[in-house]
Amino acid sequence: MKRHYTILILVTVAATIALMRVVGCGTSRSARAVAAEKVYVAPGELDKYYAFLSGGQSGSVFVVGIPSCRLIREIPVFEPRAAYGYAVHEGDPRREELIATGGLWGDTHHPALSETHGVYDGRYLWINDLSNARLARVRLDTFEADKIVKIPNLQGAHGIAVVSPDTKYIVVNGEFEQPTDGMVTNPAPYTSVVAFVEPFTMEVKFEVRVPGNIDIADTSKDGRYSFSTVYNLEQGKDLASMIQFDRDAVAAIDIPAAEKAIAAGKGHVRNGVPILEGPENPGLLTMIAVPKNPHGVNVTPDGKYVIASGKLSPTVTIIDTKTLKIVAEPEVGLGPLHTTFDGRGNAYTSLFIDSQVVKWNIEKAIKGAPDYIVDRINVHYNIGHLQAVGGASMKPAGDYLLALNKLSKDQYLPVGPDMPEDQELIDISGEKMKMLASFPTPPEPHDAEFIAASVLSPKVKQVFEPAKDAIAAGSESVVRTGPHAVTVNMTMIRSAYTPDHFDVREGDQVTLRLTNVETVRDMIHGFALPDHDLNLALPPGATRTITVDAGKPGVYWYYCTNFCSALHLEMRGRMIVQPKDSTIAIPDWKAAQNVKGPVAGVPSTGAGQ
Ligand code: K7E
Ligand code: CUA
Ligand code: CA
Repeated sequence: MKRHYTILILVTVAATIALMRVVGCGTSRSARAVAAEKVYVAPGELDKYYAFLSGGQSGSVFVVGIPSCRLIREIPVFEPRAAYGYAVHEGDPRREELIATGGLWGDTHHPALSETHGVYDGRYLWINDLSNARLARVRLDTFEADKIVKIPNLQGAHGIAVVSPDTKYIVVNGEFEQPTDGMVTNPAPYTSVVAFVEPFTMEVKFEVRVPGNIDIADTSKDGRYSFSTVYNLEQGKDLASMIQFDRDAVAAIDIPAAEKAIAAGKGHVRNGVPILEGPENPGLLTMIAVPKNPHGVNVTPDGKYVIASGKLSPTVTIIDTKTLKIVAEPEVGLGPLHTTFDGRGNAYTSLFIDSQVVKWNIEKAIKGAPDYIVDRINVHYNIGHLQAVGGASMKPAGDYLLALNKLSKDQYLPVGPDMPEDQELIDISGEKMKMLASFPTPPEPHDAEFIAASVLSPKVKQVFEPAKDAIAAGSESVVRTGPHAVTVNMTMIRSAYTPDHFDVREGDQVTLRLTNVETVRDMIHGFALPDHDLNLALPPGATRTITVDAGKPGVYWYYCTNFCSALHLEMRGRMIVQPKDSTIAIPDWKAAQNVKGPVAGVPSTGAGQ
């Protein structure tokens, strides 16, 4: 313990000096200019990378351009978001999935990108919901969640990882231990499971039981093992009992062995998923003892080692991924949480207590060379994850590293008690790390993954081919489909809805089938209907169908919520709700046409291709 205090004092002194050097009066004008130049992306120019940051309790994914640090988009996943018309209305498939699987909020921690041959292919991103044991998939061609599933038999879906090199499964760890048979009366110690999810069907194929709990996940680069940190090997149920042991474990699961056991019918099916028990399947599960309440687990880009960060121990544990034997346990600093890589043999570990990133050389640490620590840099403050570009893949770029800091304290203008989270971009291209920039985000990014713009941009879809149920321009209609049912087949294009009005009766169920017939990118039209709790957003080519109750008699202007042209404000139309006992015939809307489409002499568009 004494040694730790000494380290603490030394580190504090070093940190203070470093702080003066980095942000204090010592920062020269030219150093600032060099840093600014590195993150400056001129107006009209594009970033080199997309960074996907998990949104934590925002339930979403933040998309940030690197190196500019500009927020480009938020992808709502586990929370409805009116801005994008996401999961807001009854009948929306994502909303139905959310309700069926645990509710309209989530806690996202770990984005995981699909891989082909160990590098990111730009197809999908998976993200966990810790709180409700869910896994979601985001399509990277549309930046939209397209599937959300519940993982049975586990609670606290925390660490996730794709099984390298070709995304065979998504591994999902259960952090919160449960009675093994799900019965609260069972006196046996609680356990947990690692779930293996098929990436495309999102079906949970099998689960492997682990004694204790399971925190963070990674997989070996050859698809042989999944690795999970276990910080409650004690199987304690309170804080004091979870920190009794000096060593907990990394749980290594032999994936081919698990597949064999499943094929041989060795799984015990619970809630539709076969669960494998370690003791019944020798060789399936190896528990590697590592100190103490370990957190992050990260496989080196070359696949040789897996590194567990000690959290309550100032060490990281380096394990050979072939032999599963510990090869070194170097000290790195206080509160090591996560590790990432530059592809040049260096590892970067986040130090929560020291508020630092430490750069260390892997081979030197294994050989016991005294100079394995290469550099340290202060971050602001209390860093959780850190991620280098491609750091979790087989081909790190070795240029930028993002520090995802838990507390920003004095780094931004005070905005009430809840300050933004602070992300810091660090240049790791040289021997010494250099702080480049910081940017705030809403709560609360945990982890991040990067993908090169050159890989992802060409795959991004901005205009959709009309679907089967699309309404073509000229084929709009208002059809009474029953005594109390009307279907409105509507198109939208700058700057009008067709029809621009229609009549219904009080008590009618109104089905709106809407197609945005634009073929120009970035021409989103909204459809908001006052007093009907309705707002949709339709990209070019998209069709949405939704049914609403006609509501009280009156005139309701539907209008466009996405600014689209000089006539955006005029892009509106009326739903006229006649009283129930109204004897007026509902007129054919086509007979009652006013001026339609582009108005002569007024430019119909405020934006072009
Ligand atoms: Cu370290 Cu959920 Cu990845 Cu947060 S976890 S920091
Ligand atoms: Cu369409 Cu504004
Ligand atoms: Ca423990």
